[in-house]
Amino acid sequence: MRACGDIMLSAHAVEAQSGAISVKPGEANFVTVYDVRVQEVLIGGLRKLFPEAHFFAEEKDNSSVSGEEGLCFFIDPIDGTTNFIHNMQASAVSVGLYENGCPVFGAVFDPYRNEMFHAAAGEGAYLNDAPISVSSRPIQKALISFGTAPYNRDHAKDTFDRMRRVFLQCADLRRSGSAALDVCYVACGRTDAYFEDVLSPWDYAAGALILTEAGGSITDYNNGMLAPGDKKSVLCTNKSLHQTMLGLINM
Ligand code: LIP
Repeated sequence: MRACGDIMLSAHAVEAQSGAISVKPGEANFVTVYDVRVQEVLIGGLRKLFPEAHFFAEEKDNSSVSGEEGLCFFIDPIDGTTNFIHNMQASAVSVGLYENGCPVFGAVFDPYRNEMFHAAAGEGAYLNDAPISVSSRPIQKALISFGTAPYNRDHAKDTFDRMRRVFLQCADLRRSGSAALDVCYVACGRTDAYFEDVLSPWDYAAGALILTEAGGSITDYNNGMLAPGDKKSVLCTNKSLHQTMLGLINM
């Protein structure tokens, strides 16, 4: 993953590079040659170590991958691609490993801050070598991040109505542009909750284990478990805020 971070850091003026950016279905849904290269490096390396594993990744056809059988890696090669294109320096490489639909390992690497968030099932969550845990802040002191589901503009009204309700109860809101980092920031206590109306499994698969191993909660907006293969609404919290956040989101 660190080698993938180096690929990201090697990119300069991506928008000025002819042919470096392509558009995918949906609003403002971009992919760069760096996303594709990072994904190639990850899958190539992991396939040598786990030849029997399946791969569910953002920049490939996943129609033949169930994600619920045997070993499956959920890969977002560059989470926060639009940030990456703008050199916002708020993007991460995200790799989650599931076995028969259950999380086994998760890692999210931010090359700009040299921060590796990681967790193995039952063994706690870490930021680099230090253990991490969620906050215990109440809603009035909470810093809450959100996503705007930019590829799904039909969710705009619901998203901004939710933002307003939450904003009137918490300390303030934040929008990073990287779901994987948003989930990890709840895990390490920088923020206290995160919500987004529509995310793909590669956005949250790795962060979900890191968050639960750090003592947090992650569900969909109906308080349901997140099956690893679906596009879902996602609510992450420090656990103590989960019911309050479900109430504000579903009001
Ligand atoms: C993005 C997420 C972001 C979300 C976008 C998209 P990508 O991931 O990190 O939070 O709002 O819809 O899913 O596409 O840059 O890997």
